[in-house]
Amino acid sequence: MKEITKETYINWYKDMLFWRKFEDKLAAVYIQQKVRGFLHLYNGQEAILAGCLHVMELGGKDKMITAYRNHVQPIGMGVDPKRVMAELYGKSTGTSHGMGGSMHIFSKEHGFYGGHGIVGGQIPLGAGMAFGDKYHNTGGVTICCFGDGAARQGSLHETFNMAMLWKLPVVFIVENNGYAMGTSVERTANHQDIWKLGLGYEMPCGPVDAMNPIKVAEAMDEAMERARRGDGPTFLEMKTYRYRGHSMSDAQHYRTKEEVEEYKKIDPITQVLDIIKEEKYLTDEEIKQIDKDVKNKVAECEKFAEESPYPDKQQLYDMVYEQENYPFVKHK
Ligand SMILES: Cc1ncc(C[n+]2csc(CCOP(=O)(O)OP(=O)(O)O)c2C)c(N)n1
Repeated sequence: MKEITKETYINWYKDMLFWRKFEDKLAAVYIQQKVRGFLHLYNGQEAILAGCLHVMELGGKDKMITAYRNHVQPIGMGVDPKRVMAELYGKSTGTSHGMGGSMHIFSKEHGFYGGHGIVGGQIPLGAGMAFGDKYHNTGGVTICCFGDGAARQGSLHETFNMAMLWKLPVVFIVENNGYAMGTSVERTANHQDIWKLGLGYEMPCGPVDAMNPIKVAEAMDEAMERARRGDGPTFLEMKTYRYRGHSMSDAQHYRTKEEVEEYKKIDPITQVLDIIKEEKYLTDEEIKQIDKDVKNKVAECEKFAEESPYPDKQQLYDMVYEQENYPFVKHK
């Protein structure tokens, strides 16, 4: 595996802090009704993305697909965060010209394939992307992420079967954050080790401490290498936690505040910062400067989104039909 160095820790700290603050800002502007519709935040789960990025070949070769908790993954993969923020604002400068919104961030150029609102819909799609890479012999690997709720969809089984049969270059990640909306993992099945679903297909599988990016990177490295050498898929259960509600309107009666606080004690950003301090990789001043830079970068994204124009009304008629001059009935 690519060595985890001083620079890795510093970059992990910078990136994860930025993702956290970026999403905190989204929560704030959502309350001001500047961002509308649904908003599902990733706070607490950042170590999964940080660990994955450590072993991915970016620039379009390796790919990622996920559900609607999808704002920071494209940023990690190189998409301009200003454009992601603008997409959430519904502005024309957004990644999908403001037509996708929160659940549909997408950038083929960066290898990020969404952003899917249908729970579990991305599982077969991810296998299809991997099939494409195998067919065209690109050497790329697809990382296909989904939640513990999505893991109970039937499509997972058909996908696992075919992915193993065809030895597709894909890593399936279930981000087990404990809950599917308000339903805990205990209430969805008679077992809690979701990774064991891989055993029925003889797919290499296992659990990962996903509050720790080092553990994620190690597990992912093995899985990516397996896929690259043509030995097929892996199924990893990333044990994580989401600090915020399922989406913005969630009274969270299904869990206690104490439970959330317990997980914050093993927060991924704090874990990385502790290593940085212990190893004296940065001085207190340098850490403060990073925090300041992150704050400024988030403010720049907000400013860009605020000042960008809404799409022109004409855009309503664009990208609907391939036929140009489709005879729309325009209402006054
Ligand atoms: C096919 C389908 N069924 C139901 C829903 C409604 N729904 C949206 S999110 C969600 C929970 C999914 O939870 P999980 O897969 O654990 O992901 P998490 O939100 O925890 O990241 C449900 C049931 C949906 N969007 N699509």
